[in-house]
Amino acid sequence: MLRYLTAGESHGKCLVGIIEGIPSGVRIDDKKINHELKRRQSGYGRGPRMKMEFDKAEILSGVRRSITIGSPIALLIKNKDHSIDSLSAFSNPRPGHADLPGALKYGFSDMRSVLERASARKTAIDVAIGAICKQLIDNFKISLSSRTISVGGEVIVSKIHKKIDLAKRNKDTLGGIFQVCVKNVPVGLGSYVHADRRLNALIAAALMGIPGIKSVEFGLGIALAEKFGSQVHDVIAYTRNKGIYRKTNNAGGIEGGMSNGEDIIVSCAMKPITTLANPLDSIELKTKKKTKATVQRADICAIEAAGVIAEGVVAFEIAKALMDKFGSDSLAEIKNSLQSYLKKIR
Ligand code: EPS
Repeated sequence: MLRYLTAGESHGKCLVGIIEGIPSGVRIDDKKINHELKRRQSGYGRGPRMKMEFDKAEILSGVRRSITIGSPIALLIKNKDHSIDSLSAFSNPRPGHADLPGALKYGFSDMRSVLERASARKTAIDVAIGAICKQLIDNFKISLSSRTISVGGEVIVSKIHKKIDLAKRNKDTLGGIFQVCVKNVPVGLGSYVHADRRLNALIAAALMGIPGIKSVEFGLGIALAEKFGSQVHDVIAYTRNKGIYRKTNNAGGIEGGMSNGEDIIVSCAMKPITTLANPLDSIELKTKKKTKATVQRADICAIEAAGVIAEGVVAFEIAKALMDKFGSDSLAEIKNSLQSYLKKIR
């Protein structure tokens, strides 16, 4: 069973994560983890914090001489800005942020206590965990990539940059749409037997767990609802060379809650960043008097980072589903079991 937990506040000492269930025998290169962390920090429209932090993960356990030993892997990323105790209190919540429901739920008058964990800063450790999973599934030639589809309705890179510049000038923010693609997933990961074993349900939940994500679509997604069945279902074909395959991939690689052997293609919409330098109306929680929402240091647009984070959380779900089907103690065991399965279904 693969599982992970993380801890850490945006301006606390560090972010930590423990992933349990990575099999023995997997080579882990910390440079690959740090490469993913660097990708997460980049992208047009990021805020000043990304110029201050140089995220690097330290592996504290579970890896000996660069090879996993089956025990839990603990990771640590230090925050350069760890000013949590000196940062000012606020009680004028940002519309769209966790500030208000979080303060009401946990009984805080100071919403900084919400911000600190609700911040997308914690996605750094998610990416580090995902980078471990990527290195596991790389042994099976399963790879992930992401790309920005649009920002504020613009699809051309130069126009996207101009729109982000405009948002910055106007003290505003933007969201967008990105897509994740997973290649070479064997057929049959996930299951149709229960909702909580459906691979699309697990991937969608993981993606909706990323701050700011408001919708998830597989393949043609919402557009499927506008077409006839004959126009969208992916025709099944066979050649000796390819084996069983689909002539199209409108399903996005998942049918009946299981991978069908085609690329898994999933798109997400991210809402605009909720800290506006020209803030929206809000209230002062104690007095209920009208005021402006708090202004905190933030990004203008973090869509490219969101794609990298999404790769990480999807990599975790794929690794988990792979081990649910093919075993989980050692890499050799999983390889053997996958090979005999592929031989059988061919
Ligand atoms: C982020 C770190 C944060 C924000 C941003 C993402 O750092 P700080 O709050 O110190 O500027 O830049 O967080 C948000 C967009 C948010 O809403 O919390 C990061 O590491 O990705």
